Amino acid sequence: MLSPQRAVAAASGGAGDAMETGKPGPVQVVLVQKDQHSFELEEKALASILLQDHIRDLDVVVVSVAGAFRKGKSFFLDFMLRYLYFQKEGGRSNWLGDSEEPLTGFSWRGGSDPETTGIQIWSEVFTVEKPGGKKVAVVLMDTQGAFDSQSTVKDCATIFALSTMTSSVQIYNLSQNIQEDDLQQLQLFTEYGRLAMDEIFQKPFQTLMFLVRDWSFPYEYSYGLQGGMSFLDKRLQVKEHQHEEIQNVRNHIHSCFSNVTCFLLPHPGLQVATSPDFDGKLKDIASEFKEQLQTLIPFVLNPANLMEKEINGSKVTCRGLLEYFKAYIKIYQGEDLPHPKSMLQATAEANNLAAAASAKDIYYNNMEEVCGGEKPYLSPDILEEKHCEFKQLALDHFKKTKKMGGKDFSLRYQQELEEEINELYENFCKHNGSKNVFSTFRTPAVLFTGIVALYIASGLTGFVGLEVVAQLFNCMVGLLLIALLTWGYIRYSGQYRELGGAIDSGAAYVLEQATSHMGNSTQAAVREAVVGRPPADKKAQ
Ligand SMILES: Nc1nc2c(ncn2[C@@H]2O[C@H](COP(=O)(O)OP(=O)(O)OP(=O)(O)O)[C@@H](O)[C@H]2O)c(=O)[nH]1
Ligand SMILES: [Mg+2]
Repeated sequence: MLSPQRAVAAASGGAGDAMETGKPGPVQVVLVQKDQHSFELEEKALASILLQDHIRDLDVVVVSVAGAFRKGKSFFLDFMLRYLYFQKEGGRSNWLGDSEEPLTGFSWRGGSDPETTGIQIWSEVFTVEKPGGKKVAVVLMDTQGAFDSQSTVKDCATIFALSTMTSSVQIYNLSQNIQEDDLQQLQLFTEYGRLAMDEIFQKPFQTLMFLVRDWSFPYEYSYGLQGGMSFLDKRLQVKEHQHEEIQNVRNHIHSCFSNVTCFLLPHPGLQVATSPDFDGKLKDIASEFKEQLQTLIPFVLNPANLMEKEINGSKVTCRGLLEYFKAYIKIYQGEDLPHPKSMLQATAEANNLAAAASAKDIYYNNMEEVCGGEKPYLSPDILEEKHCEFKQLALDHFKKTKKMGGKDFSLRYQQELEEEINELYENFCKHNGSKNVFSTFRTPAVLFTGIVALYIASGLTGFVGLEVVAQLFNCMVGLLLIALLTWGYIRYSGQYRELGGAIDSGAAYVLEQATSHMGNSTQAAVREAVVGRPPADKKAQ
């Protein structure tokens, strides 16, 4: 068995080394390409941890720490590791360890730039016996800090959602206080997680612990769990007079997690927070902080509090967790989920959409007044004139409505508005056209004219003795008559619409040919008249 000191010392290399060296260490399971904003599951690495013979069929408990970057998440996890190794060794003395021992495990460091990327889990899965004697597998998970300067809201939401969906104890690491924006972020991220899960009949996630670091008001709410719980009760209280938005956030948190707790942790001392040489030695950490750690960590990792991961009411084994990881990452790699956006972008979009919708209403209502529903047929020229007038009115309304996001941003919505108005205009044109009596009766009129003309032609040809031609004309009269009756039946019954369409297009074709022929001959006559005039003119001279 590996001693805690040796185990954590072995882990000081980068995430992934543990797989190669065979020594316990952090393993990268979700890889993030920060430039491309893409996520990848390191399936092989994850499988080699979760499919180990002795734990693969045990129900799994996943303890994850998530929150903003540079707030001591990995540092805190390393104390959990110390505790777990100490328990594993069956140690009885102080688990916090030697005052001169540097803190190792998940990679942590000082400085302002982010350290942990993607999602890492500890390569060694711990087996813990629950009060009833049942053995469970405990996995520790470290996550990339949210809100660094290279990640979009979607990137942060994806990491947070993935860790929440795959963990049974989510520790939401916060600094100094629980602010309203912390709750809003939590709401956004957990909703993003809930969206990716299949039908959920119960609360989708299990334990959520608000871990408030550097708590500075112990005189109001004392350090630890008790102070934390009363502080949380106050923060998450839902009151009747509260604004709906504030109530929603609180109700959402209660509806997502079956168990919500809070712990107030004191400041660890200036050495920890500001010294570049601090390497995690206990002697440099404030005693208040160490005292509270000794309550917090045994509480979180108390076998009675270690809830097995459950999805839709069934417990998940290590083997099952691997499958869930595979399924969830696929959802976040796909394009089905909406993209969570920054507050400004989402608000700007909503502003622009609302302005475009009301502008469209202005156009539509005005056009309805002129040519909608029961209004009589309007000449196409006048309709176009009205369209231009009301389109301008709508665009002016859109432009003068105050919107967030700037001019270039709203230009996109203006173009979309114009396209939608043009589509509406096309529909108005069609509707108006259908009110034209001639267009309604065009087909029967053409058929009827054809019948009359062919009947006369048949009479005339019969009269001059061309019996065969007359018979031919009679046949054609018969066919046109059948077409006319069929057309009438189709219009009445609404059946065989393709056939009706064919008759309409046939009639339209004949009419087009006839009018163009007539047009040509009229043009020829005009041309003749014009061309013929000069000589006449000359003659006149
Ligand atoms: N003020 C303060 N600093 C802390 C606390 N715990 C750890 N630190 C310091 O915070 C710095 C960052 O610690 P990390 O554990 O790497 O922080 P992280 O949240 O994992 O950071 P990322 O991986 O970049 O998201 C280190 O210098 C720690 O010494 C704490 O409770 N309060
Ligand atoms: Mg970290």
